[in-house]
Formats: sequence, structure tokens, C-alpha cells
Amino acid sequence: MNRRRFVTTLGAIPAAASAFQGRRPNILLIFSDDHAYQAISAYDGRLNHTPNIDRLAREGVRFDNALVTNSICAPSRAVVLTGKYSHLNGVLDNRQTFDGAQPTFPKILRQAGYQTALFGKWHLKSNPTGFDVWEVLPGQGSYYNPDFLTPEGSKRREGYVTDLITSLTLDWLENGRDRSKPFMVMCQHKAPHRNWMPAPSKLHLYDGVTFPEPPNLFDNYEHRATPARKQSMEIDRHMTLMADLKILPTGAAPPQDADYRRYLGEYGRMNEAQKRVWDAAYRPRNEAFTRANLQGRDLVRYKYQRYLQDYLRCIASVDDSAGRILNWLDATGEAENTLVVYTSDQGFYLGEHGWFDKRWIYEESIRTPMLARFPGRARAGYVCESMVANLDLPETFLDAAGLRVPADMQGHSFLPLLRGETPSGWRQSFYYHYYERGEHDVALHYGVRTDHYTLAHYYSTGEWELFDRMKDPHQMRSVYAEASYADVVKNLKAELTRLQHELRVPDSKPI
Ligand code: SGN
Ligand code: CA
Repeated sequence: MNRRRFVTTLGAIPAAASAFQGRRPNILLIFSDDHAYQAISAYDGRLNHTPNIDRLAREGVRFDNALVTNSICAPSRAVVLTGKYSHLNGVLDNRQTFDGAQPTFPKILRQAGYQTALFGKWHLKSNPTGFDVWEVLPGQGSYYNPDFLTPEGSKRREGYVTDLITSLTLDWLENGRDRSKPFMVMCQHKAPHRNWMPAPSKLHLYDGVTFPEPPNLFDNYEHRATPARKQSMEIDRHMTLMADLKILPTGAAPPQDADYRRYLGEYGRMNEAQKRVWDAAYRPRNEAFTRANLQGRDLVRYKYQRYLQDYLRCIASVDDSAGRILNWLDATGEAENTLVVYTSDQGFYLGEHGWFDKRWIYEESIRTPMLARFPGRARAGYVCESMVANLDLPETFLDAAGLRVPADMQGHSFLPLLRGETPSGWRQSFYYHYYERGEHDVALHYGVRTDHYTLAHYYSTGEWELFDRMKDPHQMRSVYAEASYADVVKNLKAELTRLQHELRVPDSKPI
């Protein structure tokens, strides 16, 4: 595909954009951590209501096939900065350090006269580069009274992490920036990352609510290759009672084990007032849990409900954050000249296949929420089915700013898609590659996803899977070995090889 075709310039934008009168647009990215599209009502109204994030879908574009190249935190963030796959930006898994000397979109915008700022989750180990101002969480960060790293050192801030990150963003927008320049700001939430600690004000949201279960909550992992069975990310066997679900024993001292220590790591950061509100919310639930003495599937069902309650409470604060930011844009008149994107570093399992976490090429993991509002340049209420990716964000931002895209970036600007136009030659297949060994025990794999199929190769075990997502949207049965799919397998393998070549992927050796 000739990527140059997709590079638009301000000069090529239709008349509607003349409202900008030559002013370069601001860029505002709200980036959450582990936010499943299943938990945004604009995508799926079954679980929760997110009125503020939904505004972006109503006033802008909702992408229903927004994908990530490597479904885990630090790698996804490195892709969003560089527009390059993990094997080229150097962050293959969460353990590697990002090389901040490489070109990134914030650097290019800054050189072109933008004011750039970053607040919140970062997770790339090296200090941020390319920002006029930054204040980031160390590593995964904490939910309560978190520490922040700044160029001057570390400081602890009293409060709840999502609200603090929002306030830092708004404070910089209001008081910190040079108003003669356009801005690019990244508001990056820790929430709703594990261990799903809600804000004091949300602790009773969803009390008494029973969430619908996914149809495959009790998956037995038959009809697939061995990795689906061998992971450790099940609500049943791997989600812990204390740290993950805040279920402490009542009437007895908690066991002094690793789970309790993890719980204390977060709970121990709270001040006395926060602890009082917290305990008052969880103690009665935990007493009821002790009395119920649940076993087997009933216990899994209960864990699922407790998981969803806390996860969705965290999202309620993220949605408030989006509301505060959108209100600020409205109140200042900046909304008209700002591209706002809401996305997450990857998707997340909310009980599908019995799981939490992400990492797989399977749908709930590879697909991430992506909503974009750009007044005058995006069709309000449009739902885009074309495959876009986190990889496309840097080029989209540079394109919006009217800047040249470096030739070695590997995505495509999705500005034409915002207008409702899918350029001929837009990607029909997408390459995925997961590299992290260890936590959650997901086998290394790469694969290709099209509108119709997902082909995965677990190169550490030598196994393959093929899913016909039109017939099997929940991906419960691999049809890789079925004779009627032989041609599909052959064609997809050829496409996989073509993509690996085009994207300059080195050979993956069986491990
Ligand atoms: C932590 C979590 C994992 C999670 C990774 C990566 N464990 O290690 O469940 O998969 O982060 O998440 S925890 O016990 O510390 O909560 S990522 O989003 O940063 O990639
Ligand atoms: Ca994440």
C-alpha cells in the first residue's frame, strides 16, 4: 500500500475546516489503562453508563475496530509515541526501557511550535522526552495519595489518582501553558488498572446491582490450542480475594501471605479518613460473603460481580475526568479547535473466557476503545468499521497539525476516516505480536486479523489457531485443522508473511 496517499495537509482539507482560519488545532489525548470497550456505554450499554465519554461518540466518531499491535501497557505506549511496532521501537514487553532519544510525535509537534505536556501513567522507565511539562506516576503508580515523578524529583500528592491527573491536566491548560501556541496534552490515567481501587465517592456505586455474565464465563478451553488452557488469568483460579477483590476475612485475622501484602501495599497508602470510608463500604460486604460460604461456580459468579463493581467504579471516575476536560474545552471555546481522542492502552477481559487481563490476539484484548471528536473535520455520530490502530495515532496527530509524517512510521493517519471516507487501499489485515513471558502465562504469539478471521501462531509451542469470527464471535472454536478452511489458512499465512516482510519483523525463534 502506498502510505503517502494517506498523508493529507491542511491545504487539502474541505471547506468545513476553514473555520480554523489557519490556526493549528490543539490535540488532547485522554488515555486510560485497561479500559475495556465493553465498559463504555457508547459501545455496549449492558454494564455501565459513561455519559461523558459517550459525548465523543455523539459529537465525533466511534471506531469499532480499533486495534493494538501488542496488547500490554508499556509496548502500547511506545507504539503510540513512535508510530512503530515493538520490534522497531525497542519495547517488546513491560520490562524494557524506552529509548527516549528516538523520534516521537510529541517531539515533532514541539519542534513545530506546539506546547506539549504529559500527566499521569507513563510506565516506560526512562524519563519522558519531547514534553515542555510532565508529571508522571512511577511504574504502575498508586490509586491513593500517589507519588508523581517530575523533572525536579518525586512528590506525593494527597487524593485519588484519577482526580489528581485530571486536575494536573486542567491546571496546566488553564494556568501553565503559553497561550500563544497550540497545545498537545496527554492525560493518562492509571485507572481502571488492577487492583481496581475506586474513589471514596464511588464506593457505593453499583451496590445491589447484578451485572449480566458473559456467555463464556465458564469456558473449558476445548477446541483450541493448549495456550488458552495454560494461562493464569482466570477469575476462578487466579483472581485473589484480598488484593483484587478486597474480600478480607471477617472474624479472624487475615493470613500474612502475599495476597494480603499486596492488599496492604495499596490500602496502607490511605490516610485515616480514607480508610474509614473504605472499611465502612467493604466490611458489610465481606461479612455477607463469609456468611454465604460460597463454593464452586457460585463463588466464581460472586467474584465476577465484585470484580465488575470495583472495575466499573474506577471507570466512573475516568468518565468524570472526561467530563471535566470536555467542560473546560466548552467553557474556554477551545473545543472548536481541538482534536480530542479517548483510547486505552489495550482492551480487557470482563469475564469473557473466564478471564481478566489482556495480552491475547483475541478480540476483547486486541480491540481497544477509540473515540475521536474534531469539530468541522469529523462527522458527528459516525461509526467507523475500518481497522484503525494505536499505531495510527502519531500520524493522525501530525496530519491534523499539518506536518509531514516521517517515512519510517508504520501506521496511517485516520483523518480521512473521521470525515467518513475510507481511502481505497486502507488496511484489510492487521499484524499482531505479543512477547512477554511470565505474569499470566500467555504463550508468545503473532498473527493476523482481518474483518472476518483471526489466525494466531504460538511459536513457542508450534501451534496455530484460526477463528471464523463471523460464525464464532466469542472465539470458542479454532477451525485451523478443518479441511473446509484449508484455503483460508493458506491465504492468511501468505498475508502474515507479507505483513512481516512489509513491517520488517525479524524471525521469531521457537522458545
Ligand atoms: C501488574 C498486574 C498484572 C498486569 C500487569 C501488566 N499485577 O503486574 O495483572 O497484567 O500489571 O499490566 S498486579 O498484581 O500488580 O496488579 S499493564 O497494563 O501495565 O500491562
Ligand atoms: Ca494496560
